[in-house]
Amino acid sequence: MNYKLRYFLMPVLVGTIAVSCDKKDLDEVSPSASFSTEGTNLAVSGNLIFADDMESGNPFSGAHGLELGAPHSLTSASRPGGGGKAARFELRQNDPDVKGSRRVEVTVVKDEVEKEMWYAYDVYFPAADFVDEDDDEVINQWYQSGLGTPSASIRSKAGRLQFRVGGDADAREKIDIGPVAKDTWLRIVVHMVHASGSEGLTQAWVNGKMVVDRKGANMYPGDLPKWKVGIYKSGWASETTTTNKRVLFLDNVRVGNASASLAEMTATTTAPTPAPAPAPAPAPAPEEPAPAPAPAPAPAPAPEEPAPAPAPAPAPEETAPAPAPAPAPAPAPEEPSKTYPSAWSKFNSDWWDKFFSRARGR
Ligand SMILES: [Ca+2]
Repeated sequence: MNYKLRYFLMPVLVGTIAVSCDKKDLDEVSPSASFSTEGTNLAVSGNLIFADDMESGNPFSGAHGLELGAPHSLTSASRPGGGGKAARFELRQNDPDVKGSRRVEVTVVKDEVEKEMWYAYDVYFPAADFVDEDDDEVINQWYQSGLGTPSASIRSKAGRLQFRVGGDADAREKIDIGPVAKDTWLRIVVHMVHASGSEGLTQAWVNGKMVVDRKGANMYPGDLPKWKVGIYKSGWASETTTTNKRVLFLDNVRVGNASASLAEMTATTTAPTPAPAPAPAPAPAPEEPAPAPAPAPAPAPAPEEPAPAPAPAPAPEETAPAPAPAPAPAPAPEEPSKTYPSAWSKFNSDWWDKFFSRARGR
C-alpha cells in the first residue's frame, strides 16, 4: 500500500481496531496503521505486531484492552522534552478501584503473545509527580490470568527500577536495573522466551545497556502471559503511603515477534515530526517577467482598459514577494491604449506617443 493511501486510510483502520472485539486482525493492520515511517527512522517491518507512537492523539487505540478508573487515568499529552505526543498515565491514591485495586493499565497484547517475543517502550518519570518512596508499583507486567502476582514485572521502588522474574510464585528473582531517572526518557527493551522451564530466557536493556540476561523460567506453568503497561499500585487498595499521586509518560510502544531484533526495538525514539502534508508538485518557476520595454516615468498612467491579467503562472507560495507597487506591468505594446486620463499632463501624453511610435517601429 503506498504511503498516501495508507495516510488516508489510517483513521478508518484505527477505527476498525477500536471497535473490533476480536483482535486477531491486529496482525494485518497494526504495523502500518499505527504510525508512518516518515520522520521516525524506524523501518516498519512485519516483525512488529504492535506499534504506537501516540501521535494519533488516541493512545493505545489498537491495544487489546484498557483498565482506567478516572478521566485523568490515560490521556494524550505533549511529549515531555518536545517532539510530538506521548501517553500520560496518572494514578491517584483515591481513584476508584479497577479490577480490585488501584491501577491505570493497558493490556497491549494478549492473544498475539507467542513463545518468543520482544517488548519495548519509552518511559518518562516527571520529578514533581513521581516522588520516590519505599512502596513499590508495577510499571509493566507479564500477567497470566488467574495466577496472581505476575511472574515477570518491572517495578519502581525507592528510586530504583527492579525486574522481578521467575517461575516460582514464592521466589521470584529481583534484579536491579538502574535508577528511576527523572525528567528524562528511558528506552526499555525486553526480549523473552516465555517458559516455565529451563528453556526460558529473559533479557532487558535500558537505553541500550543490557541489564538483564537470565536463563530459566520466567512464567508459571499455564497459558502464555499477556503484556501490560501503566501504573499498578496494589498498596493503595488497602493503605496510604508517603505519596498520593503517580504520573508517568509512555511513548513508542512496540511489540515484536520472534523475528524482531534489538535494533528494530531500539530504533530512534525521537518522536516524529508531524507527517508533512503531501507535497504539491513543485510549482513551475514563473516565466521570466518580460523586461520592461522602457523606463517609464513614474507614476505610470493607469490604462483605462483593465490591464491584462498577469501570466497565469502561479507564484511560488512562499518565495515570491508581493510585486512592488511600482510601474504596473506594461501592457503588451501591440495595441496600446491611446487614451489618457484627463488629468494626465500633455508632457506625458507626448512622451507616450513617442514611446508607442518607437515601439511600433515607426
Ligand atoms: Ca510520540
